[in-house]
Amino acid sequence: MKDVHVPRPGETLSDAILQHLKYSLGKDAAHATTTDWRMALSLAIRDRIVDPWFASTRATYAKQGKRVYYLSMEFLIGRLLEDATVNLGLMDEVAEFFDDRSLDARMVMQDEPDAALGNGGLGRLAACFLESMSTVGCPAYGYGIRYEHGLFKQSFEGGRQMEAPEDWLTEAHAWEFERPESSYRIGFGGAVKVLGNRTVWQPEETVLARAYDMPMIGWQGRWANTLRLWSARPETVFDLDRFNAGDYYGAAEPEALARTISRVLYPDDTTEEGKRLRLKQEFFFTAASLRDILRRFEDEYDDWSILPSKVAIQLNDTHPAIAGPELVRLLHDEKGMDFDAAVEAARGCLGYTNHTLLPEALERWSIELMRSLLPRHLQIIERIDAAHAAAHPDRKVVLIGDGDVQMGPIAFTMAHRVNGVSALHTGLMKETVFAELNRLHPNRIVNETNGITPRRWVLAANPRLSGLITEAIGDGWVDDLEELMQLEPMADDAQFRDEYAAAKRANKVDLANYLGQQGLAVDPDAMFDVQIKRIHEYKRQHLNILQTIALWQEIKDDPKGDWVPQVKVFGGKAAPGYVFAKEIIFLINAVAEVINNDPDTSHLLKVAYPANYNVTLAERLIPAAEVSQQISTAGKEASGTGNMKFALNGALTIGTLDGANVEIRELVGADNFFLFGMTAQEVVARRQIDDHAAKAIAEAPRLKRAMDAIASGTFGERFASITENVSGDDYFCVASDFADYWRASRDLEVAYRDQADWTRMAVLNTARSGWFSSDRTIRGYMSDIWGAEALSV
Ligand code: 4GP
Repeated sequence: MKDVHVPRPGETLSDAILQHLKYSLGKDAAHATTTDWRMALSLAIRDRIVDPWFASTRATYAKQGKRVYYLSMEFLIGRLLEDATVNLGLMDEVAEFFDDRSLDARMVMQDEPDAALGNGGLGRLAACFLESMSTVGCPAYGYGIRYEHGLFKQSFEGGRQMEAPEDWLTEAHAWEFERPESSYRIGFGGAVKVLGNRTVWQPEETVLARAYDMPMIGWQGRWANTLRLWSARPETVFDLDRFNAGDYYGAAEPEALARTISRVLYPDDTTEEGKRLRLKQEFFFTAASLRDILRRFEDEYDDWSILPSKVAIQLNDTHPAIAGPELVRLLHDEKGMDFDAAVEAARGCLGYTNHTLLPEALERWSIELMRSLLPRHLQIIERIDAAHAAAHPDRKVVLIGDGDVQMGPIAFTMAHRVNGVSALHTGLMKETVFAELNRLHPNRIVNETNGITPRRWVLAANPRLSGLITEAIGDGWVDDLEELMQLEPMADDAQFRDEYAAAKRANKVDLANYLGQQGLAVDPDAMFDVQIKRIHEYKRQHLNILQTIALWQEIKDDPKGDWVPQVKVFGGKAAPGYVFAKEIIFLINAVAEVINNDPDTSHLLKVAYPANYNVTLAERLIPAAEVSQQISTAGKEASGTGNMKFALNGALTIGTLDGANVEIRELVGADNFFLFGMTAQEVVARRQIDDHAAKAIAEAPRLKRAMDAIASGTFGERFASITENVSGDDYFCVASDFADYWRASRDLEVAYRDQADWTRMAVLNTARSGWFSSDRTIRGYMSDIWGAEALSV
């Protein structure tokens, strides 16, 4: 994107937008499209970020303090324009500008593609962290991959999930600055040679990593950090010899192969080729980031031993875990540091965050694959493993075992701090996956309960609620979220409650209109009950839909009964290769089709499943939700962050004692939370009982009836894989938790009938959830893991 327009001092935002429209985009206001306006606005806003961004960089250099580097395969940033506008306090000015031209500012902002550079929680957390690091003034860089195609676009055909490529980069991207001068050569494969007393890796294949920077502005523009994403390029764009010989496809091959690395987020890794590409992606961005980090360090210092006092590198899950061996390689092989000192220095810099205890998510790579792609790293890992074995002769954990290189243990051994993302999850990490490593390194594991940025998830996403809060307690809450506590007494103030309820109702009307546009009429006075997250067995969307079927059956038995009208909203994508999850989607849509068209019940119960759940859709759904479904099998959800967004926006949670639900319940109060289900320990014990599912079904006639309806074809297909799973092995204990889930769902309806009291509970959820700000989480990482200091300009 070429900027021709140079902002002048004193220029108003309105002038700036018009100047950009004319000089950067070459458009005349009379003929500008929504996209033209959006681009002009983005560039005008971006101009206002550049000065604070430079000032932050200068302040960081001047201070010579520690910089934080957050390495993540995913940054689920969504749209950036609204975030930036809100953080600069320019929302009103922008609204006025477009009002004057009879345009709707929100519509212009919604024209921005939703950058879906992530799958779910882990990627969204990284995005919240970027914003919070800027807000609290933590000097930091995010490092990731500039995927050409983010997470696939979901649609439904006959109720089944269809996937189409996501294309956020087909139009010019307003936020990025290409940095051709920041390019690094990244190698793969080849051989390791010993030359004199040095070991040298001679890769056989190389690609270039080229940097693209996006400024990330914090609240009130006080500080701005950089998100640097790497794009893969061929070393030689084009093979002229092959072209001249008439081999046109062959001539373009180097380019196509190199670009594959940054082409798509998470290629399907069920095939060997897919695994290879995934490992290449991981090494590609990790190696480029480390090179960049060391280059910056070398510009300022010449003593490698002080590296850990200047550099903190956080590994967001095991995806960048190759950073440990690569940093050792750079320091030892290339910078000449003693091997053991290099390991110590690397460990001093590195921290590792674990996001899931699911065994399949702890990455491992076959030794063969590792040897063929990263032969020197394999040697380094072997050497670190041997040293670890020598230091702990009784250890059983190995870095290389069962034919695989184990990235979880590697990340653990190479980090000075390892953290879980909620209190429960951290405890379970110590007891399960990392039990032995925790015994050998007792103070290494710490907890940093996740958080979310209130700027995006309350201030921008829910302007009605934000306005009400600010009117009541001032705007200090925006960057000191625990100030929400001041709302607590207002839970008993009838007038405040009415206003709070009115804001929620208006959000529900907006959502009802949106669903209406998609062809589903819902009553804004019904109870809005929402479950949005990736589709996964452990998250148990199938428990929710089974309960919905059972409820529908009871309503049908007695359609004149005194029911609480409700809309069950689902949202989420299934990984393309995850067959069972796709079956759950199909079942939900099949049930929706029947229930929504049942004349006996459709005024009382509706099922909505808007397709293509993403950050933007979440911003629409959460403010309108009254019930938040957080129903994972206890012990499986590391934390959850959606649960926090809902509680802050005044939805009451129905949930298990899992992940951060535990902390939410402690903070909002047990009376304001609908608890059900087994604890993590009970789940483990329950699985030991023979036929636990069959026994549970025998005791839960409603579940049996719902399952029978599915099996008899009430919803078209018979969904045998789901009913057989729930009545068979039922690893996720859907059957065993069903009865209590039913009970809690009915308790919730009883509570909903007393609207004044329901609103009181909702207000208390908002008032008491301030601890879940990602500003608090970031401060925790700064003091417990990074040893970094906040700066200001
Ligand atoms: C997610 C966890 O499933 C979720 O509980 C947690 O809140 C989130 O990370 C952030 O810590 N994990 C992933 C993943 O997204 O890909 O493993």
